[in-house]
Amino acid sequence: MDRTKEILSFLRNNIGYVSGDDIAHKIGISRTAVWKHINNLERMGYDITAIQGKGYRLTGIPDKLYPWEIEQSLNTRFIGKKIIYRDTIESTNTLAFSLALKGEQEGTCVIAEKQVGGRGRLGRRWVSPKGKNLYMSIILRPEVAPQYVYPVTFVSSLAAWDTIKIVTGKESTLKWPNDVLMRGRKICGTLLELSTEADMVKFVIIGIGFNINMKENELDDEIRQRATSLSIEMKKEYERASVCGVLLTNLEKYYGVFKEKGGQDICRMWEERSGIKGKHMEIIQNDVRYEGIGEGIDTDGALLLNMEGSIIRIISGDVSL
Ligand code: BTX
Repeated sequence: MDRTKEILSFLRNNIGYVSGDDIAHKIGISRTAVWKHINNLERMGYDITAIQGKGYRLTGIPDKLYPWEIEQSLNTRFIGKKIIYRDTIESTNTLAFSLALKGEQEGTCVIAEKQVGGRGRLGRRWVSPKGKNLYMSIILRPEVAPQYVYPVTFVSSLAAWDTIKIVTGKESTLKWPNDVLMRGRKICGTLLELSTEADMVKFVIIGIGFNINMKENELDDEIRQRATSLSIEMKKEYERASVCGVLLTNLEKYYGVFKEKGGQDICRMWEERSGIKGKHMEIIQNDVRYEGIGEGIDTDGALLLNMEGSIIRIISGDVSL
């Protein structure tokens, strides 16, 4: 694979045609080997035009979440430096969790084109059609006690908010606890799963589902009224690998704030960005309905709700604004 990647980057860096001889010489392999690697790239979906006497030219890149495509727009120190790519998977969170249990390092990401058992919170389903969106899970190892880890969810939502702003120029909405919305519809969700030991977090898996090129007619009945994608909002297609690189870069930025300054700063940033203070809200928690005015976010990420003068803390639930 390394040689194939070398040839790919050689072709990528040349606007015109490159002869097989030049490639063979540059990489230090035979002409036949060059031809085999070119075939390999074509099988992976790359368009390569070959003209006798002139050589090869890269004319098209597939819409795949190949790690080396994500790398093109990745600007991080450790998040996404190792990406485990799958075509189809049960759930990226499940694989990331089992790898983390075996000691996989912080920053490793699991990314898939399709999930057959994509999970939301509280046993809900995450609709994950093939080749349309982003389904990924990142292994983090913050050195905090479990009660301080929840704001990592906000790290993810803030990163998604910035990514949407960068790629579309539009501002999305943050909804407690983990949603990012456009026009009131969910575009991104985060599922946090953790493993603890002796009152410390061993690792956290941040699972992110980010809708990119899913079309309105591809939304199944369950989410037709509730979901959206970049493509539905902006009426154009996006390069998923590039959106992914930007998202991972933003994730490392906010995770840096979490590690250096603590969850409190992340909670303040999330609180400001969401404009939650003073908003009228209705919250359903374990079938109990709470109605009040958003007072803010507590240092551990809990929602503070003002119900006729008394402040109550909500640690999980579904919110309607
Ligand atoms: P949540 O429980 O807040 O949201 C789940 C709810 O969102 C579902 O009940 C449904 O109504 C709606 N929904 C389902 N699929 C979609 C979708 N594609 N777009 C918008 N709304 C949808 C949110 O849970 C956390 C989701 C995390 C998903 C990622 S994907 C990578 C990783 N692997 C995995 O199994 N889960 C995470």
